[in-house]
Amino acid sequence: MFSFFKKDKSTKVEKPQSLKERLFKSRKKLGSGLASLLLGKKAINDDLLDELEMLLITADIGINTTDKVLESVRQNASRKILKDSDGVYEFLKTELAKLLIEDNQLDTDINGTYVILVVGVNGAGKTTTIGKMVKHFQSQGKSVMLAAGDTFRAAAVEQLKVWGERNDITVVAQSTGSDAASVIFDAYQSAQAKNIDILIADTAGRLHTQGNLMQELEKIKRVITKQNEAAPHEVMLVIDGGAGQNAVNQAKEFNKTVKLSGLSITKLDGTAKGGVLFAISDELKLPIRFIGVGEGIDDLKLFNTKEFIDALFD
Ligand SMILES: Nc1nc2c(ncn2[C@@H]2O[C@H](COP(=O)(O)OP(=O)(O)OP(=O)(O)O)[C@@H](O)[C@H]2O)c(=O)[nH]1
Ligand SMILES: [Mg+2]
Repeated sequence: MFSFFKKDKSTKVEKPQSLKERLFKSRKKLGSGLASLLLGKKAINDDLLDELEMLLITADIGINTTDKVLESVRQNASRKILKDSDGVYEFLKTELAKLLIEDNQLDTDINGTYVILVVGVNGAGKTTTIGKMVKHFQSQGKSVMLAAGDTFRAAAVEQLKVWGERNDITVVAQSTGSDAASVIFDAYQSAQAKNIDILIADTAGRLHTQGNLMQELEKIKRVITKQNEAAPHEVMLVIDGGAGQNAVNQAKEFNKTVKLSGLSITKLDGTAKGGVLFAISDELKLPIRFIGVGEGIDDLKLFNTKEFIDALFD
């Protein structure tokens, strides 16, 4: 009788999760881990530093970066700038934040078509990130076109077309097996002719150890640069955040072949290895453009240093 008072569950709108909630595994590992080790005015001695070292390494900060950070803790402790473990917590938060590059936003406002070449290992989240980026750029009022440069995997073109349809934009594609560089070449010409603001080129996943495939990537980049020496304006490496320290090696190898200009880190919603962002930023000195925190179209966040640090530590 009173059934019409019952709430219809199907129409219930779920509150979007905050970045803090999305990053909860990394937050537990790094933020809460450091808090339980450091808060409570303990003496800064070798035992504490050993524990700290272990924690930072297992949180995927990486050995080199951990060494560097611990060295400054030691120096500041011996100069009595850091007096007890409470101070170390705040100090670490600041030191880690300094490793992230502040100026990390893409500036796509150029005269002509801005070209983003997206590269990375298999399954890193390239195509998904491209789909999400389209929505992001469209919401800034930009026109976007996609180039289906993954001509290797059978379903890849279809996957990109689905994202294209979702965002109602053109996807330039040829059949599977055709030359990726020529697909992207055609797409660039078409984007320029149509005064498109941003062209995003997908590429096939490849391991950084596969020499021939890495050469193909180099060729793709060369073909774009031949049309316009300023292009591609962004060579973005997409990295699966769950890859931990492997991600650092991937980034180094891709950087050697196709000089990267930015990074996007995906799948930070499901991993405790978010600390790897500090290691990669420190070792490669590259800006992080976006982070992926879920599979949905809105689950891509512009990377903001302060927000990221707060989500991990506050
Ligand atoms: N949870 C989560 N899943 C993601 C995220 N980004 C991508 N994925 C998932 O990761 C899987 C692989 O994504 P793709 O975009 O196909 O990866 P890719 O790099 O294009 O893969 P290849 O083209 O095969 O090299 C898909 O199931 C995506 O839904 C993210 O930020 N969070
Ligand atoms: Mg793909």
